[in-house]
Amino acid sequence: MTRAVIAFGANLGDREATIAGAVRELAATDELELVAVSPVYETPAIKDAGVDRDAPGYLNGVVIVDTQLDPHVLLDVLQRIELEHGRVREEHWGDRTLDLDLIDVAGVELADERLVLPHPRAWQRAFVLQPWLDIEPDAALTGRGPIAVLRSAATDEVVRR
Ligand code: A4P
Ligand code: MG
Repeated sequence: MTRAVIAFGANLGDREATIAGAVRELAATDELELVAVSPVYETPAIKDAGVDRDAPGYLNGVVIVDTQLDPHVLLDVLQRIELEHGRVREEHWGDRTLDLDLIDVAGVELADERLVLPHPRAWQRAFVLQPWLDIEPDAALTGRGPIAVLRSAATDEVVRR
């Protein structure tokens, strides 16, 4: 089995219901075994230009699963669940009902046109690192180091729900 870290984010619609539904669908996927679900955090939207307080706020969190799926197939599963929750891809870093990102898959490093692992921006985002830290305090990101250290350095605001 391979351990995978999945981050979820939602800033449109009924965010709690969407996230609860997505976690249920992950748990119901035959090829996935749910290991842990983090607390949920309220976070201001980060855009290319920085924090955007005019955009709807996000709920963010992290799920850990065990799986034998290839990372690309796991990404297929995540994108199917996003679509089922009405995700529309428009603006870069635009508002969304549901975003499911693959953060880390057993420390594998890869980069192709569909998938970059570890997630290239996770190391600097408290909205990923804090919930991950809550459920896996000893974790590290390949090439970046312990997430506890990365979390201390991250400055974006996260407020536990
Ligand atoms: N892709 C490549 N690597 C990955 C990966 N490790 N996990 C590709 C998931 N997808 C990956 O993603 C665009 C493409 O990235 C996909 O087609 C996939 O093949 P997307 O989900 O369509 O679009 P996106 O999420 O807007 O793009 P991106 O670049 O993944 O955005 P980020 O970096 O995830 O940022 N602010 C707060 N507070 N909370 C948030 O959750 N999220 C974002 C999105 C911006 N601001 C935020 C939050
Ligand atoms: Mg995404």
